[in-house]
Parts: sequence; C-alpha cells; structure tokens
Amino acid sequence: MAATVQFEAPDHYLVDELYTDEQIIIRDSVRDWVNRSVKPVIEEYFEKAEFPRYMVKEMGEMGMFGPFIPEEYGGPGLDFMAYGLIMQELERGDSGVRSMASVQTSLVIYPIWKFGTEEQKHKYLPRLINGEIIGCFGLTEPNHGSDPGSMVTRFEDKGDHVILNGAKMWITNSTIADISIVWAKDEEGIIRGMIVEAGGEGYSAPETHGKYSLRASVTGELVFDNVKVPKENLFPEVKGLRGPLSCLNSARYGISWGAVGSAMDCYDAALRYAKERKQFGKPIAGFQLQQKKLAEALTEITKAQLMSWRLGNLRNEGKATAAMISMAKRNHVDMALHIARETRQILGAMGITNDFPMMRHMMNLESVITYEGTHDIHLLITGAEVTGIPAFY
Ligand code: TGC
Ligand code: FAD
Repeated sequence: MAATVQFEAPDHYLVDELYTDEQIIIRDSVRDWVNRSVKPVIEEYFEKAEFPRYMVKEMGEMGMFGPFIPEEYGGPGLDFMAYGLIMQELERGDSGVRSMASVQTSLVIYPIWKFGTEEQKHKYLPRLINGEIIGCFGLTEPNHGSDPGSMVTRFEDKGDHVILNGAKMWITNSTIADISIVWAKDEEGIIRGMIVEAGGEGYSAPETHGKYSLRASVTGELVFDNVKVPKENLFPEVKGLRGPLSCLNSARYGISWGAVGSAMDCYDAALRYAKERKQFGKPIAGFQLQQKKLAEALTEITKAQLMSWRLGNLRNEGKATAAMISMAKRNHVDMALHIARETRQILGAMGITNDFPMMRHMMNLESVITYEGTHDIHLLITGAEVTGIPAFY
C-alpha cells in the first residue's frame, strides 16, 4: 500500500500520534482509495440496490482482506489495529462495502485460519485474501436470529461426505459467494462448521429484495436441500456455539471501528456545509444550536476513537474480551446513528438528498445496529459480564 496525502477527518485529540507510521500509511491508502473509488459512485449503487462487485478485486489487490493473516497463508501479516483502521476507512465510504470486507475477513478467512486444516488453509486463504473468490457466513436462520444455538440446519454423516439440509437467512454476500462457512448440527445436535462450495446440487442462494438499508450490499438466503459436502470440508476440532461466536468477536470488533468511520464522514460533510451555508446574513456554523450538534458529535467521535485505539491494542495483546468488544460495537454504532440524524438536520432540506451521505449512512446503520448481535443483545452481554447473571432467557 502506498502512502498518500492527508484528507480532512476529525482528530481532535491527535489520536494519529498514537498510531505507528505503518498504521498511518495503511489508513491513508485506504482513505485515498475510498475517496477516489467509492465516494464518487456509491450513491448510484445504493440507489439501484447493487453491490459494486468490481471493487472486490481492487480491495484484494490493496490488501484489505485478512490483513492479520500471516504471510505463509497469503496474508500481509499485519495486526488487528490495521484491520480496524481499514474497516473505519471503508465505512467512511459505505457500510455495505465495509460489510463485504468484514464478512470476507472475519467470518470466512478468520474461521478457516483458526479452525481449518492445513489443506483448507492453503486451498482457500490465498484466493480469499487476494479477492479472487468471495465468501459468506451462514449462522442466522429464518426462525433463529439472536438465539443461534437453537438452529435447525443439520447434517448426516455418510462416510466420506455429509448431507446438509436447512436454510440460512439474511446472509451478506450470499448470491455472489463462491464458498460459505455454514454452521449446522450433527446427528447428536452438536454445532459444527464446514466450508460449502456454491453451486452443487440442492444448493441455492436467492437474493433478498426490498431493503431500505445496505442497498449497496448483497443480502440473501442459503438453502440446502440434501447438499453433499465432502467430509474434508468440515472444521475438524471446533464444536458448539463457541466456533461461530469466536468469528463474531472478530467481526464485531471491525464493525465497531467501521461505525466511527461513518460518523466521521457525516461530521465532515456537516461541518463543511455549515461553514458555507448562510442564513440571516451569516454562516449557520455561527449559530449556537448548530455548534452544539457539531461539538457534541466531535466529542462522541473523539471518545470512540480513543476507545477503538485501546481496544485495538488489547486485541493485539489477546486481552480483548467478548464483552469489551460488545461494548464498543453497541456504543459506536448507536453513536454513529445519532450523529447521522443530528448532522442531517444541520443541512436542512439538503440533508435528505443523495448529494450528501447522511441519509445513506443513517439507513445503513439501521442494519449495522441489528446484525452481529442487536443493540439489545450487546447490552445483555455487558449486563451478564457485570452481574454474572445471564438475562438472555
Ligand atoms: P452461551 O451459553 O452464552 O455460550 C455458548 C458457548 O459459546 C461460548 N461463547 C463465546 N465464545 C466466543 N466468543 C463469544 N463472544 C462467546 N459467547 C459465548 C460460551 O463460552 C459457550 O462455550 P462452551 O464451550 O461452554 O459451550 O450461548 P447462548 O446460547 O446463551 O447465547 C449467547 C448470546 C445470546 C450472547 C449469543 O448467542 C449471541 O451473541 N447472539 C447474537 C447472534 C448474532 O450475533 N448473530 C450474528 C450472525 S452473523 C451476522 O450478523 C453477520 S453481519 C455481516 C456483515 O457485516 O454484513
Ligand atoms: P430477533 O432475534 O428475532 O430479534 C427481534 C428483536 O427481539 C430485537 O429487537 C432483539 O434485540 C430482541 N430480542 C431477541 N432476544 C432478546 C432477548 N433475549 N432479550 C431482549 N430482547 C431480545 N446473519 C448471518 O448469519 N450472516 C450474515 O452474513 C448476516 N448478514 C446480515 C445482513 C443484514 C443486512 C442483516 C439485517 C442481518 C444479517 N444477519 C446475518 C442476521 C443478523 O445477525 C440478525 O438479523 C440478528 O442477529 C438479529 O436476529 P433477528 O433479525 O432474527 O432478530
């Protein structure tokens, strides 16, 4: 990744000084790409409800997938801070583009790296990392969202292969995925993970239409009707909900960074507009009520930037607990949604148009606050941590 110029972005507490030179170079190169390649076209893709598929190759070439994967498996061997910064910058562009990269990295590359056999790693990781193939992650089912442990998708052992039956719903990348990581129960009811290649007999991936949110992202189902999966595609060791939930830790971590990016984008656009737009003979930035919105947004973004930096270091040191990640995901997404709403008001009527990013971020964030554990579920995870009493059921 090449170093580029600095762009406007809020950094009130000089958080940039906490990053290494390498981290700043990575951040700026993704920022540069988003400004050049995502921002000019994203409103058009959002409007026509289409994922800009061609971006995957560029993202792969730039090292945006699996940044923390070691070189022996085709990764750049960076750290989790680099991953967080990449997610932040991608979501300054659009949550849908960030979602594609989140799923590819945390929900497909990560489980193969953590739970896969050496053969699985060598077969799939290099091609997922360079963007040659796309993956998706099937955990949620039509009747089991917040409670994935009750899933009914199941498989039967047939010697050298298994037969998979069931359906997954709300799956990002489903229709464009070459492989899916599917979580299903064995004959004893134990949850196992497997790599399912797209297109076999009995496999289908219908698209979900009519979304007002994440329109520039593919969402669909995965339907398995007696799908034959080779036994060597199963993850050999990991059993139970711990498997998929470990992947969610990585994805939720990245999402917490991404939300800060969308808040930064809304803040930037509103600040620029407020300085230029005049009413009653002066820029609206000079009115106390608009300054309150901007000052409060900057305060929340600054708190989140510092929290993300700390969480990044904890994750690098292996000390970031699931509850710490839940707190950041919950706080940052809620914060970003609030800032999208407040900054949109600064623009008055102009704020409802696609000349500005607020409405798109706002609509996208309604998915982000729901997926990877709803706002409520993350509160309950924090509640269980502080009291020692799970209140999920
Ligand atoms: P519970 O009894 O608490 O735990 C079962 C087993 O899992 C272990 N565990 C974890 N392990 C790793 N990381 C975590 N965060 C973990 N949380 C729990 C736990 O220790 C236990 O292990 P073991 O070995 O003792 O069996 O499980 P529960 O059934 O009570 O559920 C807990 C709950 C509600 C927190 C969990 O199910 C949950 O997080 N629900 C939310 C579901 C969710 O987040 N789904 C996301 C689907 S993927 C998605 O949305 C992708 S969006 C893609 C995009 O970015 O576009
Ligand atoms: P439900 O679980 O039915 O929840 C409905 C409401 O009840 C929520 O407000 C919830 O907070 C509340 N609730 C549930 N349980 C409790 C409780 N114990 N206490 C209090 N309140 C509770 N899933 C995947 O597996 N892979 C993907 O790639 C993926 N991508 C997605 C992309 C998009 C755009 C969206 C919207 C979702 C995606 N999901 C994916 C699914 C997502 O993870 C689920 O939507 C989410 O986990 C919530 O499940 P649910 O929608 O079934 O809601």
